[in-house]
Amino acid sequence: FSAASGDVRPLHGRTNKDWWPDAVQVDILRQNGGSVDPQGDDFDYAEAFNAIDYTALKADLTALMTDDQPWWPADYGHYGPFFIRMAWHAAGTYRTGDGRGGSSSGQQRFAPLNSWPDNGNLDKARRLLWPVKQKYGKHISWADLFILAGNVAIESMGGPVFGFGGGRKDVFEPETVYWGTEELWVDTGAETRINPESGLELEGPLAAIQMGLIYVNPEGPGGNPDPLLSARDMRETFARMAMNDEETVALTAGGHAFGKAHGAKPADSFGGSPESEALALQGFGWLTDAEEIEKGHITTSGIEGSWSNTPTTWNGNYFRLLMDYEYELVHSPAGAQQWQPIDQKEEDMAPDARDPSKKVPTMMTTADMALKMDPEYRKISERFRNDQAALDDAFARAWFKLCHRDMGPKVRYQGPEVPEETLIWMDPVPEGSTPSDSAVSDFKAKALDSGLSVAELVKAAWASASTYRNSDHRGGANGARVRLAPQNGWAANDPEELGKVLSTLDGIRGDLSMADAIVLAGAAAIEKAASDAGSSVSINVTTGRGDATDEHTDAESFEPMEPFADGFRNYLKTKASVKTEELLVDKAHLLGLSMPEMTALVGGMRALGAVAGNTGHGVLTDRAGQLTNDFFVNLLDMGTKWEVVDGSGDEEFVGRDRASGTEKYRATRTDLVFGSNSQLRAQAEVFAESGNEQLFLDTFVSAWTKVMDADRFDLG
Ligand code: HEB
Repeated sequence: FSAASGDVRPLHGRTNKDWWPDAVQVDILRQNGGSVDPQGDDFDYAEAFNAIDYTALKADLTALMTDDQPWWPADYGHYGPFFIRMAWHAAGTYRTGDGRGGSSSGQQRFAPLNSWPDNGNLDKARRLLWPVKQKYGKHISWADLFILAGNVAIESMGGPVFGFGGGRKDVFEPETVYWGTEELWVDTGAETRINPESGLELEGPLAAIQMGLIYVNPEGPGGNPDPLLSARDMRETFARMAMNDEETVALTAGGHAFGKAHGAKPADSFGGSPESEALALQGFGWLTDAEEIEKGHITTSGIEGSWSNTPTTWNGNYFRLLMDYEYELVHSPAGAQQWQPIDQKEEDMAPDARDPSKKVPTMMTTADMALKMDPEYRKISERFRNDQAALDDAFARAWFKLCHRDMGPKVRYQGPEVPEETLIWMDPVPEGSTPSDSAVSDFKAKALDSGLSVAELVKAAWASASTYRNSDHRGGANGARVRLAPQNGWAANDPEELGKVLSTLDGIRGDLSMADAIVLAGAAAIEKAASDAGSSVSINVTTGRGDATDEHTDAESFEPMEPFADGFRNYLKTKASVKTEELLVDKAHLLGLSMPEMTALVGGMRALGAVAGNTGHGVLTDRAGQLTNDFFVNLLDMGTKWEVVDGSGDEEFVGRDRASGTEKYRATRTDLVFGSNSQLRAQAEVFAESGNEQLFLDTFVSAWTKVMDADRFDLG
């Protein structure tokens, strides 16, 4: 795929099968059905978590910090910094583009993340945690444990924390996430992804600068030790993690107050990554002989040394050393480029990680130097250097955001350390109320009587609810943010038509929230569409949604959620470098839909005429606005012959009567894929079969309701 801006979402990235073709393919067992979660799909993690002895767990974690293990001794006798890096790397894969990545499912246990060069040696950190995980079992997921261990680490070294929300449920297989197409990794020569000279921009939804990195290359772009260019890359990648300049500086400086980098020996003196290593190593990677490990002769990043002279204590030494000393470029024993203070005073040197009686120079990576050299970062760094309380607060808040950004609304947070304060990035929604049954039925009748069409009402409800993403649990119908910028202006939402629908509904809703009114009107329209077709469905709407205002909304943070394609509405903003139908599957995945649910929704919405731009594309029926299975029946009818429309870039098709040649329908790739792809065709056939009309209606209605209620975490 060529480089392109944020609107392209290639899904054919490298997969684990490409990286490790010889790995045992256990996933064929999925075909036998059942859950891959040994606790079963019905396991209620929130309930299990809330039954934990939280104080005892934190005490055990605190004790673990200084419980030195001979197979992986702690630097400075304290594992805290190591656990902070583990937690940060668990959370730091989050990207705003598709909400995927992040700490919420314990992905660091699986390939490729367990073997990314940037996650080097974090296999040891997870193994150090195993006794605690084993002891507390189902009451704490790995995903929560990674983050909580990071928090306890910060606290145990005197650092500030803002709180902890539990509730991250583990998954038991690697999630399919697009990490890029490169064949090489950062350590074997992957290209850097930003290069203004050759017009190379970071492709959406990616957020890391090279394959195998969480964010930027510590040695500078592509290994070029230029702090200003490093700042450019940091700004871009951290923005895609939803972090602004202040948060970026606070996080990086706060994190590097602790611990050290490891570059004692050339990288080729170590073994391969966990996923590629021999069976007997039991999932350990990057090993050398035990004696060397004992001496701390380890290489992870290749950079060597600590940032601060007090690497296990929270204080202002990082900024003091960064700002007070001049730095020169040197090479680590492993050959990495790093910066060393010129004429460092003995008392500003760090203890040796294994022998506190020895003093060694501190260092800065090129990325750290960016905090001093970039003019915007520098202003913030100077402020933090002179105001420790400001740094404490900024670090605590940014760390909390980093670790919780992908958890969705605050009602999903569990445990005794959930902060009181509600933050804007949680997309708060004021509590709603439940209207009476008669108010609901009055309103539904008025909506049908308002002059708005079935398609208009269905489209408005879909526009409202379909922003939901199962990845970071943002979006959805609750809050009715479809009324607010930027959503009310998104091309996919047909802004003018949407504006008309919303103001009409607003005029007749009485005491209902707009959020409920939009969903109820959609339900009324679907019920009418079924009855117009001579069948009958009843949609169960769970009311109680609230309305958010602009004050509750960080509008900018919603921009990356704009649909560039929405196959359910047959919408495509710009042709992407992947096939348009793949974007439908991607969207269905983010909505949490199954294959039959996706299929029924597409067919039903086409029959209803709910198509963006009212192009009529895919409306394969002569009774649009009625809820029928006509889309499937007519798509599979051999009486129609499909041809691509010249000049449409393979995006538009015309269906003609095979005998007469008369044009019958227009359609897109997203429509025709249900006839051409053998698996989707098999789904479409079922919904077209005589006797399955009710099955189609039932599947459509339950899938519709699933989307409308996708964000109702408040229902418990
Ligand atoms: Fe960091 C470490 C880089 C951010 C926290 N880091 C580190 C290292 C490097 C880095 C290279 C080393 C590794 C080894 O071992 O060798 N970072 C980096 C960069 C960035 C960062 C480039 C962006 C700019 N960090 C960060 C953050 C945080 C952190 C944000 C949090 C908050 N780190 C950290 C820690 C450590 C590190 C804690 C230490 C670890 C140990 O000690 O082990």
